[in-house]
Amino acid sequence: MKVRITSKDALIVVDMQNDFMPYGALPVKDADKIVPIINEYVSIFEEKSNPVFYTRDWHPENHISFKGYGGIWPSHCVQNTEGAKFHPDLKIPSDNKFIISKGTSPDFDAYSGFQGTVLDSLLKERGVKRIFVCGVATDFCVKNTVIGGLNLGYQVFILTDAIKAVFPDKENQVINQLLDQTAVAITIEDTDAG
Ligand code: VGL
Ligand code: ZN
Repeated sequence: MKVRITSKDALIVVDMQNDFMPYGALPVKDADKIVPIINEYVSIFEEKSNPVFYTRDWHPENHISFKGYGGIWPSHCVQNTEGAKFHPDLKIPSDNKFIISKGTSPDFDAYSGFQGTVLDSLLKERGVKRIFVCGVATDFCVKNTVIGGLNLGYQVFILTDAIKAVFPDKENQVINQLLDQTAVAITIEDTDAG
């Protein structure tokens, strides 16, 4: 299947931060291996002056999702730390890019890039109808961002060559669940940058 990227398309890169890399505080296996593929997608969107949105987990140090504060996760992506920075090789265009911070207050968590953020209004302002989602983790923030997008009426493409899961054994199950909800799976070979 070939998908031609048009002016109503946006790329959403989910949580490609140091703490989710194999060397980070909440490691996602092989998360660093998808950086070059994500960079290829970024180039396609940048080339056409389409917007690229980068979500980031941006937690206070007493965040509710952390062990010791009621949550299940090790402390990760604490605001203004090295772990919260994007992977150093991640391509970030100078124009038409937006950083979306989520999970920013102590008492709320957000697995979806749409939850408690301006992502939907920025997309709507730009007339975006289709979103292309990549990043980590397939089973948490990617999954919930895809579902959030579907619920808000976007057509959603999952870039299956550019996602990684916290629990890789269950990754296919998660992807199939999203496909059941009308998301569409594609890889870089399917994109027609034309
Ligand atoms: C995520 C666990 C905790 C994610 C964020 O980005 O998928 N997972 N916080
Ligand atoms: Zn988090």
